[in-house]
Amino acid sequence: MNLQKRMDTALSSCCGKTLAQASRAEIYAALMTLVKEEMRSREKITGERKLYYVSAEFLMGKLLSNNLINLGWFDEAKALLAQHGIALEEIEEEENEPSLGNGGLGRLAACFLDSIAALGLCGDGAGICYHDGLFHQRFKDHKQVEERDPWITKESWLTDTGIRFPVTLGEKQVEAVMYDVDVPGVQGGRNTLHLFDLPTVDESIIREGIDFDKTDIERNLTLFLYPDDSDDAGRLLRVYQQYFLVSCTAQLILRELEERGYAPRDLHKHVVVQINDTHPTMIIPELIRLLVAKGLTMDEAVAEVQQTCAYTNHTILAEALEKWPMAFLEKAAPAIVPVIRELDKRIRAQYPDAGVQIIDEHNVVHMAHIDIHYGFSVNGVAALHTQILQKSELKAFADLYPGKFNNKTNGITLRRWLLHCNAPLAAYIEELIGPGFRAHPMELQKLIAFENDGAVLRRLLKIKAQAKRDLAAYLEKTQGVQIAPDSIYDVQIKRLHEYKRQQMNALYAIGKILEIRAGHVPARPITMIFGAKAAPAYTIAKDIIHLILCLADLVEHDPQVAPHLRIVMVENYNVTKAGKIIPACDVSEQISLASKEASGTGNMKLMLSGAVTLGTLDGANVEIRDLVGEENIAIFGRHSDEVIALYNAGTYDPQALAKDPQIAPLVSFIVGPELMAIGDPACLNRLHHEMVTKDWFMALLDLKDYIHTKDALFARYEDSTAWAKMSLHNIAKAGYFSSDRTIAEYNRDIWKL
Ligand code: 26V
Repeated sequence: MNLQKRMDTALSSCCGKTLAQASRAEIYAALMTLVKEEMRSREKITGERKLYYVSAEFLMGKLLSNNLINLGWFDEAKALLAQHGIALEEIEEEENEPSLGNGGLGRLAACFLDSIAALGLCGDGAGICYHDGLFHQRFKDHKQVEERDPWITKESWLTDTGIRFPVTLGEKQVEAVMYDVDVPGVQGGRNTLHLFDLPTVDESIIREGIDFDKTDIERNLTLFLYPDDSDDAGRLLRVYQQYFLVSCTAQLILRELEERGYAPRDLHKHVVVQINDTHPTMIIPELIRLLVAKGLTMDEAVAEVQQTCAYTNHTILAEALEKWPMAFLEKAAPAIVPVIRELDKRIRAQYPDAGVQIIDEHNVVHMAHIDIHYGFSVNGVAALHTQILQKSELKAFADLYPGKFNNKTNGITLRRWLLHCNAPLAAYIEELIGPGFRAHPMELQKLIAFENDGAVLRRLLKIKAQAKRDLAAYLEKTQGVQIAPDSIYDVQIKRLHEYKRQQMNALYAIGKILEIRAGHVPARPITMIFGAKAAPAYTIAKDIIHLILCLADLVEHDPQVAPHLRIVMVENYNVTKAGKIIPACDVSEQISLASKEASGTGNMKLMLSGAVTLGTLDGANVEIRDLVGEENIAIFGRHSDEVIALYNAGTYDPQALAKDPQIAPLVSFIVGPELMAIGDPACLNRLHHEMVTKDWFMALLDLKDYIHTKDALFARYEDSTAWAKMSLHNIAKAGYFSSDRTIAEYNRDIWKL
């Protein structure tokens, strides 16, 4: 391939310019068009059995560099641009990031697509083409403001396939459009992400911010991801979206099955459907309905689908387990209501236990129950999470179907989260242990041989120091904030949720402010970096953002504190920003209340770049500790069984804890005169009240242990050799968390492609 020549041709035909004359935007357009053409010309990965990974979210991030990496064009493209004095990163800036996901669940789906293609497995994704994705987060008056985020431009990775599917939404027939995004495998071949859209959707109905008429389904269906579900109209729209997704996907599956020359009654031999959380659950009744329409009996159709569908659970939080009133389904998806009733009837006939029924006594449909009864596999996403599902949350089901339950610990693609986002570290690793780790991430363990090599440890520190300077420059450029590259970078980046306990981290900051004012300054300045979006209707989460932004302001303007402590909240945290923050992180905050974080995947990305985890024994943190050993991680807090026991006993008493002499001044500071003068008293009062009366996720329970453990970890940073050694151990053990390993396990145990 001669990229130079192809770029010259592309640029001259699109705008009559040479590379030297073209603008950044023109270069981006030409390069993405070439990459897109190259991917289209590649063979589709085929197989006797095909996987459909169905998900309401795919958080793909910008695609240019990752596609270049997977095509093997990355180095050549970089060199070509460099000849003209252009950095590839400048060209990347021209690409919009599609925000088609909330957080971990959506990003996991994107990592999985990359790994499925990398392993040469025949598997496509199916999702929704949201015009404005989630939302763009802006900060105004120390608060989150949601703005629309249109990302689709003339030059985009989407290709209109010309394929249309009729979908019955309530009473109305609409016609769905299928767009494809190619997913190249690093070893060759390609799979596809199919994104369904409705052409009647009309962006002009968006009013202020992300407000729109939630009842006008034909014009709003694919406008936003998870529109505000705090009211019934929003919740109903969500059901419409879900049915739209599964109706299109089921038709695609049966159409391709026929094209491949197989009969509907052989579905399970040639198709496996992975249901990503309960959002696509309706694919089970929809497939049954379509098979019956093709002549199978109900018994045959049920048996066929039961052997085809597998379900992944991503949370044990009760409020996140989907249940829909039957009236919603009758309105949005009437065609599958009789099937759901039939499925429920069969379960009632078989099992008397009210806890495992599909339709409960309030006529509410429990989506996960459909998946568990009528799928052949149920998996959790980390060892502890799967254990909790089996032993407590889904115990009744695990007792019925012990053979269905299995664990698949999450993973991340190293192609994005090391080779692309931390190229200098990847290059140095290659210098030390050769290129084998790219295809076989477990080879990262070879780094352990260098644990006492002073020169290696110093190089690792140097790479980290450069990444920290790069992040400082980026934050200065994008947000106008100044941070000190020689401070400790303490990072908490993830969705804002009370169970993740950003509020506990904020209380640590308050404690530090008070200590510094009392004359106890830390050995080294600390930079606390946060990145998080809060759901638009999640009031307390938004109050926590407000608290962090007020604290950042207070610290910045306090000349006594500012030299020792800085707080930065990165605006509009997304995949692109994650890629900039992760290489620079020293301390990775993974501080969820034990039992609540199903897995976490940011924890894996940060350790891969050499950060040391400060965390509870929750989700995949448990496996991280087992791999790196106690001495290379800082663990604190109550264990999951203690937490579960506390919930069961109902004896947790935040009011008493809030009176503890060490805790009281920190909590009161939230409603003290200084913050009240900076922030909105209504928000701060509400958050304070919630913390001292309810504290549902027990931030106060672990607070003292957290402060103590964190201070001790920061103290260890002063021995730079010992720190670099910890960092090296974390990189060396991160190979297990490659999503290539996760996907190989899905394939071995579930998909059998
Ligand atoms: C969703 C919602 C929606 C309603 C408001 C409360 C709430 C709370 C949590 C959720 C999470 C939904 C599922 C999810 O995103 N799970 C994440 O999946 C990741 C990939 O498996 C995993 O690493 C994270 O630990 C898990 O939270």
